[in-house]
Amino acid sequence: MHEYQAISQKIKAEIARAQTILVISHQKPDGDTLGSNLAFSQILKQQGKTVTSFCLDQVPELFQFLPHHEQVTNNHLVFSKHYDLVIVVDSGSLNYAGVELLITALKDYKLINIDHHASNPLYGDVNLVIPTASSCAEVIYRLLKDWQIKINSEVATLLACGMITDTGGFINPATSYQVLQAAADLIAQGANLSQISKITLGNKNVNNLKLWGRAFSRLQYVKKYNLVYTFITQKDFLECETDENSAEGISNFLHVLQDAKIILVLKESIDGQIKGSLRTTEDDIDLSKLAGIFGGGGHKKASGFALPGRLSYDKNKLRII
Ligand SMILES: [Mn+2]
Repeated sequence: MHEYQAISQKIKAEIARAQTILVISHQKPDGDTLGSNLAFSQILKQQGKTVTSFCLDQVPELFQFLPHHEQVTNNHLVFSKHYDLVIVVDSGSLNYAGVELLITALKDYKLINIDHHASNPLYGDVNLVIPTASSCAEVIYRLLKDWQIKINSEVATLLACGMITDTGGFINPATSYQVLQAAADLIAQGANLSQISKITLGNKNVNNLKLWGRAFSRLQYVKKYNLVYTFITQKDFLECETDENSAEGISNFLHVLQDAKIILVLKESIDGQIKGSLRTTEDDIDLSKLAGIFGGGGHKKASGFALPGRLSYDKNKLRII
């Protein structure tokens, strides 16, 4: 943390000065943004702060095992109140968080941006963005360690959830010795890692696997770029009687492929876009730059983008139309 010592102290000072605090997760929440939000909110409450936890979308059923998940609200009215401090977690931008417009209703507040996305443009008044961290939960873990705050079993569970989900169970390229060390410490504080993994990662049903089967059967190798890609259409979601969430994790799963340096999974989303997920295990490839060409972003080893269009597959040729 010493590299970020000054920022850590700044955040601590801003919290000390504030009484009312709004903590914001990104829309379409995952285990990291929810775990980070709830863990940090718990710590702030322990310090006597009045805390509101917000996420544009409801907490998915999958994450309703998290302690205090019911405290996350999606009620827009929270933006009609005043906050001394607003903390956005795990969001590369306010647009990504889904609060770009909502937040304009707030006045006279300090904005703290805590994240691990390399593409984060540092939109806060104070920015703690650690691109080498596996997850936002890991960034928050480091903050709490720096502030010498004791982590109870609930906070340990919340932070572990962020680390497990963003590393795909400690196997994807975001996994580092720091996150493993942190996870070991969280186990000691009462987090049940295997249970959290089972709930968050082991949630596959038959329809889900049928969809994954379609994606696997279409794997194509592009020699020129040493890339393997596959795709999923809206028709696939319909026919497998499943939704877009079921495609989550395919790109993380495929990164174990030895045949290519880059993995690309294309998915038609219901809003008329094509979403691309890029993965690599190579240290000398920066996928956030590649995604940037298509208006996306992310991390060096895992990034994504969205383009308007539909996928058309004919005579072994995949086209975007
Ligand atoms: Mn994250």
